[in-house]
Amino acid sequence: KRQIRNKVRLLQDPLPETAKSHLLSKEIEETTNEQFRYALMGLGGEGGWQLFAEDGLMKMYKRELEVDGLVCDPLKAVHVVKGVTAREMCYYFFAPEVRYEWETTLESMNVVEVIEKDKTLVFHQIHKRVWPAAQRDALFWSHMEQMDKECKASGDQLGPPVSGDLCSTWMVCNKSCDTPEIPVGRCLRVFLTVCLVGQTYVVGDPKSATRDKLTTRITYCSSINPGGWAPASVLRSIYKREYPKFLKRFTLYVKEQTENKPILF
Ligand code: 18C
Repeated sequence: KRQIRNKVRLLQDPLPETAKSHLLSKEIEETTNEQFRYALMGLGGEGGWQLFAEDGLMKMYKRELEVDGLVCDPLKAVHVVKGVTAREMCYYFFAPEVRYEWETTLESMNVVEVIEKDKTLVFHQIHKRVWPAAQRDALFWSHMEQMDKECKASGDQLGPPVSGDLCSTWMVCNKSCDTPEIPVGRCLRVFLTVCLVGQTYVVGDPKSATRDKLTTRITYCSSINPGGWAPASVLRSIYKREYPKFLKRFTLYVKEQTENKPILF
C-alpha cells in the first residue's frame, strides 16, 4: 500500500527541493572532485596529449579516442587571463541568463530543474545542426563550487608561471544525466563531461587589489560522446574550429563584462 502511495506522490507532486538534491548529490560531489583532480593533472607522461591549437597563452590539447567507431577525443585546454577572478569566470560559465551571449553552438537552452539555486541546475540544450549529421541535444546537471580546500593539497600547475599568490579556486562541472525525462525528438543526445577550473593569483593584499593585480589560470576539460553517427572528419574539423573559438570568445566576454564592475572574489 505504501509503495502505491509513494508512486502516486512521485507522479503527481514535484519532490521537495532538498529531496531532489539528495538524489543526485553523491554523484555531483564525486564527479566534481574527480574532475577537479583530472583537470589539474599534468599533460606529460603517458597521457598522450597532443597540442592542436595555440593562441597567445591559450593552449589546447587532445587525445584521439574512438568508442564504437565514434570520435570522442577528450580535450584539455589551459589559458591565463588577466584582470578577472576564478569566481567571475565560473559565474559567467554557469549562469543561464548570459549563456546565449557567449555560447555560439546553441539553438535553445532551458533550465529544466533547479537542484540548488545559483549552485546546481539541470539544463536541456539543443545545439545547431551540422550537415550532414543529425542535430544534437544535451541534458546535463551543472554545478558551481569553490574548491579552495582541495587546491592547497595540489602542487600541480599547468601552463606558464604567473605572479602573485594563489588566493581562490572555483570550478563548474557539467555532466550528462537522464532525469528529468526530456524527449529527444528528432535529435541525437550527446553525452558530456565538462569542467572549467579557475585559479586566481593576486599580487599584494587581495583586500586592496585592483584588477591589474589579478591573474586567473583556467583549465577547461571536455569529453563528449556524439551519441550516434557523425563522420569522423567532420567531427574533428568542428572540434578544431569550435573549441578555440569558444575559449577565446568566452574569456574575452568575461573580461568585457567585469572590467568596470567591483571584483568578485
Ligand atoms: O562547455 C561549453 N559549453 C557548456 C554550456 O553550453 C556545455 C556544453 C557542452 C557542449 C555540448 C556539445 C553539443 C554538440 C554540439 C554540436 C556542434 C555544434 C557546432 C555548431 C557550429 C555552428 O558544457 C563550451 C562548448 C564548446 C563546444 C565546442 C564544440 C564541441 C564539438 C563536439 C562534437 C560532438 C557533437 C557531435 C556533433 C555532430 C556533428 C557532425
